[in-house]
Amino acid sequence: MQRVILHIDMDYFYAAIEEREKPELRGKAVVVCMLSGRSELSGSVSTCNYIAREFGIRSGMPCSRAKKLNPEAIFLPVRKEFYTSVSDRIMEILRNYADPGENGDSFEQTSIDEAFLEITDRTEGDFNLAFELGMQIKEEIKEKEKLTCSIGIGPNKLIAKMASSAKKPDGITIVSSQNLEGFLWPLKVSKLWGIGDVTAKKLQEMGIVTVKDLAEYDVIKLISTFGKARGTWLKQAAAGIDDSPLKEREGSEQIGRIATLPEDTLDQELIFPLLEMLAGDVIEKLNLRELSFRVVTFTAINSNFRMYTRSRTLNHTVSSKEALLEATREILSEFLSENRTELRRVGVRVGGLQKKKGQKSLFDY
Ligand code: DCP
Ligand code: CA
Ligand code: CA
Repeated sequence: MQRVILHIDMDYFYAAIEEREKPELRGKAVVVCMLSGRSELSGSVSTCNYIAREFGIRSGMPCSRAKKLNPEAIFLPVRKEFYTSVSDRIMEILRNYADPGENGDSFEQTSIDEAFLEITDRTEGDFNLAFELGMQIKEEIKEKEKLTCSIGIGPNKLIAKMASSAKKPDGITIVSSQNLEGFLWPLKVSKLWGIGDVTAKKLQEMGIVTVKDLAEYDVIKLISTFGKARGTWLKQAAAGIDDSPLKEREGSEQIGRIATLPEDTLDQELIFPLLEMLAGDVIEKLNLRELSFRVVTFTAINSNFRMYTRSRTLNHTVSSKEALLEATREILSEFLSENRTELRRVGVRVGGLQKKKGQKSLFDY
């Protein structure tokens, strides 16, 4: 199946949160500053909204310089903890859209406002479905957090990451294998994710300006300049090739399975046996790694390809198949009592994972 990766990056994140919290900022240039505390405006710009960017204000520049560029701009101090709590909620929303993680990690948060989602299983390799999913993510974040984001969808992390910055703010860009070269090749090499200023400068000296130039350049020459690993990587990246896996943050891993029902249905007696089988697989994986779980999540995709998730946090950490089935059955019946559209795919996953404790000895009782 064609791999499908989604990358999401929030738009002018810190400044957008400030705008949301203070409606009186709407329509004004907003600059969020990391103040050093030495004197007023002695720090550097964390970020600013798009109005401020029209004045040439950028992340990293001294706040005093920003003030000169636009004296009317509103300057606010960074509230990192607050932004982190917003970020945590967004990441929870996003995780629900990633694959259940059958073939390894499927969710990777890479910064406070960015994440990769593996959605190969969810979309069955279909880029049109991936687009729908991307739109649904935008909708949910806008509804729940009143914030916009930009999304890129591609056959790997490299392309997804580059696609998400192609249209900003509030954009969505799909790059499949078919239109990969059309997207990638006209770009300047400095735009290739992973190429910094130093490499870009060296490449330019070699007469390599666009990604296409790089893709067509002799790999042996690249290796002699940049070394084997880096040279080979450059050549592959220019061709849009990237096999790197997603990496879950430590402690937030989840394990799950999703599968397609034999027919679209709302009948619990048809749906539950499939979930039972999937739960069995999940338990097997947990046993193998001696893990127990605390959170159970049921996911469903209906015949209109809309996705739903319902989670339940248990009172204790458990590891038995019975406990998983009981929770799954409860969530399923609750979900079916309020949902009217037939289901096409269902899945179950567990989180809150912990190493199983050793068997208690008789003396502990
Ligand atoms: N940030 C920072 N200092 C920097 C760059 C960024 O403190 N030099 C913080 C503030 C940003 C957040 O990280 O809001 C995310 O960084 P991004 O590079 O994604 O920039 P924005 O989200 O602000 O804007 P964009 O809409 O371009 O993504
Ligand atoms: Ca951003
Ligand atoms: Ca970012």
